[in-house]
Parts: sequence; C-alpha cells; structure tokens
Amino acid sequence: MMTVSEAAKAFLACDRYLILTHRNPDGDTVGSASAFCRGLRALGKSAYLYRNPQITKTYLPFAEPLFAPEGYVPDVTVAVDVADVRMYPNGYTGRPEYCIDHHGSNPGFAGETCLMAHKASCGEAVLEILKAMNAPIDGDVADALYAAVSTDCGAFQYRNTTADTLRAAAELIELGADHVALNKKLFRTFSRGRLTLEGMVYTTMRQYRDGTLNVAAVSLKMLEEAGAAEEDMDDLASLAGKLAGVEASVTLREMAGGMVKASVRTNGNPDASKVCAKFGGGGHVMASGCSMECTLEEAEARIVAAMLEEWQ
Ligand SMILES: [Mn+2]
Repeated sequence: MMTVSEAAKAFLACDRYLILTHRNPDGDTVGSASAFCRGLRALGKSAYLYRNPQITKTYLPFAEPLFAPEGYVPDVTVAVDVADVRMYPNGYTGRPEYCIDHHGSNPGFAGETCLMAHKASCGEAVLEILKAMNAPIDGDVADALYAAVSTDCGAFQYRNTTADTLRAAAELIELGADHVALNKKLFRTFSRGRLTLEGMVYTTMRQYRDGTLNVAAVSLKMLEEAGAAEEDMDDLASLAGKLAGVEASVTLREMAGGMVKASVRTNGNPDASKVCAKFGGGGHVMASGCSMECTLEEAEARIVAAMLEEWQ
C-alpha cells in the first residue's frame, strides 16, 4: 500500500501512462481517469485512457478525447476505481503497475495500490494525489473530478457522503468546476424512455407487510413499451424505496433468457445479503443482489417469502 505522498513521488518519476477504467464504467471511474490523465499531461507527461468500449453517452465526453491511439505503448498502467481483477475493462489482459482506489475490498491486484477506503469516491483520492504532485488543476480537471465525486455519493445524498466529500466538492467548485451545469446534466436530465419507465414502475409496484415492503417488477415488455435502453436503467433499484412507510424494497428485472435479477435494499432489517444468499447472491447488509431462473411472478413470490423469513 502506498500513501498519497509515496504515490505522488512514484507518479512524478514515470513518463508514459495508460489509465484503466472499470467494467460497467460509472461517473467515478471515468471522471477520475479523465482528471488524472489531464493532470499528468499538465505536468508534461504522456498519458491516455484505455479505450473502454462500455463507456455510455453521459460520460463519453470526459473520456473520448483522451483515448489512447492505436499502438500506444505505455511505461506504466494505472487502474482507477477498479476494485478487483474481475472489474478489468473488456479486452484488457495485462496487470496494472499501479491502482488508485477507494473500495475497502480491493485485494491489491496491482503492483502498488494507493487505497483510500474512507473516501466516498475515487475522485477525492485522485484530487489529493494531483495536489501532492503539484499538478495544475484547470476547469476540465475540476469538472471531471466533480462528476466523479458527485455521482459516487448520489449527488451528496448517499450514506457515504461525509464532510470531507462536501469539502472536496467545494474545493472543486473553487477550482472552476461548473457544478450547476454538471448537476443538471448528471442528476436532472432523463431520456423520455427512462421517464416513461419510471412512470410504469411507480404505478405497478406492490406493497406487502402492511406497506413496509415494496416490490417493483420490470418486465422486458415494459422496457419495450417505454422505449427504454440499457443506459436508462441506472439506479432503477432506488425507485421502490421512495414510497413513504417502506423499510425494505425489492426491484426485479426480467432479463433475456428466462432470468430475473433481484436488487434488495433495506434499512438493515432484514439483512439484504442474507436474503440474497438464499438465491446464490450476495452484497451488503443494506444493498444486495441475486439472480433466479424463473418467471417474474415466481421470483416475486420467492423473494417476498425470503424477506419475510429474514425480517426480525
Ligand atoms: Mn467509485
């Protein structure tokens, strides 16, 4: 494990960088990678991003101008926000020399890791490292880091948000991040397909246990009728938890091939990871997932029974 100053020293000593984002890329990995890449360039280094084919429309503007050209040969590869080798981006087969991360579960797969598990986002770790390197931080770097920080803490609403998260955001605004435009783009703008689908979810969700358990079931037919694409599915599992009186929620999503994916969210009771373990899944006490091979109706009956059984 490297400290921030050890990481800064190591990064100042290298010259040609390739930066890796993770599989199913989110705002934190893309924003962190983009900012780190631009910061390294401002220090006179050569730096590019691995061409992660899964980056969606929302985050592509941060990444695309920095994608490595065909045949680029780096001296070092740095993974950012990559929690595990299973999270390597599609097509990547190497082993990164360095990793900057904030996932406490990171097993240290890279040569050296700077792990800041107390941070809500990897973006906050990158900000500290860039400052320790005395890298110039311009508006583009600040924008990318603000996107990273704000998306990983759900616009400063998730439980991982701390006073330090807000201080990092404040610092980024002072450094030129356009937080008003970014908040609008990242949190207040949705496709017609997404809004139509949300309407369907809200009007079809069902309550159990005197309204303390809420279940939303999303069928393939609903997706088609709503005109919703894969990129419209972000954070779908948070909708069912918004109903007043709800203590736990389940979001079921019908997948192609007869599978149903379940996302369970609770206040801690029942233990979501125990519920999902019954179906071969897992995760955290308050947020877990699992898959079942059955119809949506069967999945709902099974998971509701499992929830009631685990509920203290
Ligand atoms: Mn992250």
